[in-house]
Amino acid sequence: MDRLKEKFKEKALATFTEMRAVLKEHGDTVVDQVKLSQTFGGMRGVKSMLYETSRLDPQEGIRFRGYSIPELKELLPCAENGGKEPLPEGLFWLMLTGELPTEDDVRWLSEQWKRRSVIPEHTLKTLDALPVDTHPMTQFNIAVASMQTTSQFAKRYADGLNKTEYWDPTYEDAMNLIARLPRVAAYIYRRSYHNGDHIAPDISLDWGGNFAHMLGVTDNGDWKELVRLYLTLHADHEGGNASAHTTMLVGSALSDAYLSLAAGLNALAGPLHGLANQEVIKWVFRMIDTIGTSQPTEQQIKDYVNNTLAAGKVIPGYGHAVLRQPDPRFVAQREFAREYIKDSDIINVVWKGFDVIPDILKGLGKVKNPWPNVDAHSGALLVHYGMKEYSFYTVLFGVSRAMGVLAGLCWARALGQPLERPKSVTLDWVKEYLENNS
Ligand code: HAX
Repeated sequence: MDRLKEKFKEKALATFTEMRAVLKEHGDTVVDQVKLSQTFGGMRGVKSMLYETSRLDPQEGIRFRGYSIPELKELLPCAENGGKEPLPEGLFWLMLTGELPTEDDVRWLSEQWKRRSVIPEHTLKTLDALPVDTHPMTQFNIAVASMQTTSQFAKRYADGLNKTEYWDPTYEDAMNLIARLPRVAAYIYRRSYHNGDHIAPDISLDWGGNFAHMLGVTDNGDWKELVRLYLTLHADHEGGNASAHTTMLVGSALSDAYLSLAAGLNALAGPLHGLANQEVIKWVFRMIDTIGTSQPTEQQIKDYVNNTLAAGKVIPGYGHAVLRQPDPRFVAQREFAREYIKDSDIINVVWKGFDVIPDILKGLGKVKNPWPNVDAHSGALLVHYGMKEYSFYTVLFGVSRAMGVLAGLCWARALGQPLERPKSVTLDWVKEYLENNS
C-alpha cells in the first residue's frame, strides 16, 4: 500500500470510529432548524452534510483542515529551485490526511501523479470527434466521463466489493483522475486554440508546473508559479457549493469518481458558480471596448456597472452565498499581482472595480455580500500572462476543484456515508402546514 493511502486509511478508520461514537451518543441532538425562507431559498446555511476537507467561515473565508490561505502559503512545500508559491500536491495531501506533508511527501506525490498520468487513447479520440468550438467545459466533462471505462471502483463493485473497502478503489480512481486532468485540459486548450499543436509533458516538473508547460502560454517562470497558486486556491470551498455538493450527491449513489466528478464539473460550468471566471473577463473586455480605453476612470467603471445592473444582470465576480468579506482567494491573487507584475492595465481595471463596485452593490440594499469573490481576479492574471481565451478559464478551475471534491469523495466512502435524500415539499403542503401551525 502506498504511503498516502496508508496514512489516509489510518486517519479514516480512526475518524470512522469517532463519528460512529458521536452519532450513537448524540444522534438526536438538534444542530439546526430550517426556516421557510431557506426551503424556498436554495437551502442557504442549512447544516445538512458532513464534509471533512475544508470549512468556510463567512467572515474569515476558507480554511483547509484548519489552515487559512496565508498560513498555507507559509507552510506548504514549494517547487524546487526557488519556487515561492505552494504546490497543490501539498494541499491534496493535507486535505486527504489532515496533516501537513513533508517536502519528501510532496515530491513523492508529484512522482505518483506523473506515473498515473497516461490518458486512455479513446478519450483523445473522443475529444477529436467533437467540433473544435465545443465549449471547453463541455469537452472537459465528456473527457472525464469517457475515462470511466478505467474506473477501479466500478470494476471491483461489479465483481462484488465489501462496503468496508469502498474507499480503496475510490482512492485509486481519485489519484488516477487527478494525475490525468492536466494532460486532458492542456489537450483541450491546444486543440481549441492552437490548431491541435500539442506540447509533450516535461517529466522533470511538478504537477502544476508541468500543466503550465503543456498549456504553452509562455515560458516565463512566473506563469508556472501562477498556475501552482491558482491550482491551490481553487481546490476546495467546503461541501455545500454546487460543484462539491453535486459530486458528493452523485457519489452517494455509489457512482464512481469519474461519473461523480463529471457531474460536479457540470455544476461548476454554471455562470453563478465557476463559469463566473470567464464571465468576469468577458464583462471587463466589453467594458473596455464600450468605453474605448483600457484605462477607464472610476466614474466610467461606475457608469458601466450601473448600466449592467439596469439591464437586470449581475456583476460577475461579486457576491457570495456564504462569504461576507472580500474573498481571501481574491486577496491572495492581488498579492501575487503586486509581487510579480509591475503594471498591467487589465489588473488595474480589476483593482479600480474593487474600489467602486462594493459601494454600488451595497446601495442596492439587497446584496448580502458586496465584495469580490475568487473569480473577480483570476482572469486578469491569466490575460496578463497571455491566456486570453476566457472560455477555457473554468477548465483551469475544474482541474483544481477535482482535488478537493475527490478527496471529499474518498472521505465519504471511508466514513460509509449513505445515499443523500433530503425531503422536498410542494407549495400546497407549505400552505396546509402554515394553516395548521399558525
Ligand atoms: N450583482 C448584482 N446583484 C447581485 C449580485 C451581484 N454580483 N450578487 C447578488 N445579487 C442580488 C441577487 O441576484 C439577489 O437579487 P434578487 O433578490 O433580485 O434575486 C439579491 O442580490 C440577493 O442575493 P444574495 O443573497 O446576496 O446572493 P445569493 O446567495 O442568492 O447568490 C451569488 C450568490 C454568488 C449567486 C450571487 O452573488 C451572484 O450572482 N454573483 C455574481 C456571479 C458570481 O460571481 N458567481 C461566482 C460566485 C463564487 C463562486 O462560486 N465561484 O465559483
